[in-house]
Amino acid sequence: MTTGNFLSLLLAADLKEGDYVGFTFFVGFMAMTAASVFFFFESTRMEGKWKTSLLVSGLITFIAAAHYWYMRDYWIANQTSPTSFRYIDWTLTVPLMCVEFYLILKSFGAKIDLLWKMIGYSVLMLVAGYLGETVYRDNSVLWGFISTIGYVGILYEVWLGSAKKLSQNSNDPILQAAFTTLAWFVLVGWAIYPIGYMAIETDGWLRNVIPLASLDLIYNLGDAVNKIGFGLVIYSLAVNSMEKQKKANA
Ligand SMILES: *C/C=C(C)/C=C/C=C(C)/C=C/C1=C(C)CCCC1(C)C
Repeated sequence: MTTGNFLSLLLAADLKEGDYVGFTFFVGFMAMTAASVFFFFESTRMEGKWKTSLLVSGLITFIAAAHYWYMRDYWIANQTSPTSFRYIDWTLTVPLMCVEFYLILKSFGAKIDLLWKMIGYSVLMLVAGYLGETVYRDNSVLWGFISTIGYVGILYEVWLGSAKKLSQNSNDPILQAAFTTLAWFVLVGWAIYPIGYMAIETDGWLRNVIPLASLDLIYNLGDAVNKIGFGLVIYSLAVNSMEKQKKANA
């Protein structure tokens, strides 16, 4: 790469006017970077276990920022979906979101099995989704269905299963409120992704409704909401819990 090339990359000068999708990759990169700086700095003033939770929030947005950097580049060069980058990003960040659930429930009795179960569901969801978007695009509905089994597994854990029960039994209204918000993220925020996936041109159910070109717009929007928003819920949970602890000690 020449210096000029590098500079234009840095300044996003090669982003063409009217390239809205490319623009959302750029904004996504900036937003994820800003969020990472925030979470990393804030983690230094947290106490005890909350340091780790904030660090994980920062890692999620930081990993996404790094991928957005490359995805933006890829999009500008090819004007096609950076599917592999996308799925590498998700395969790293979705399990970290499961780690967040585990960390906030740990002091209320969460066992490591819960974490592995949720990570297992995530891997099933993402591997099947990747195959449906790439190798077996003609059968995207079938692979989307298999992927949905993993998604439903995660939904079950946070809405009805052991994660939900641990939250219910915690007797901690601050944790319960945050847990419920996070569960809504998984139900509504995450549902954005299968909707985008249905735009796949071969056999996607919504292919005549959602143009394929919106797939990346939808995924980029979903990522911003789910990664930054999710991290902010963890952040306010940490701040509120620490304040409560201080009051109790006073
Ligand atoms: C930060 C990234 C996140 C939270 C990504 C979440 C991705 C999903 C919930 C993807 C789900 C999919 C299905 C349920 C079926 C179709 C294929 C996927 C992978 C798009």
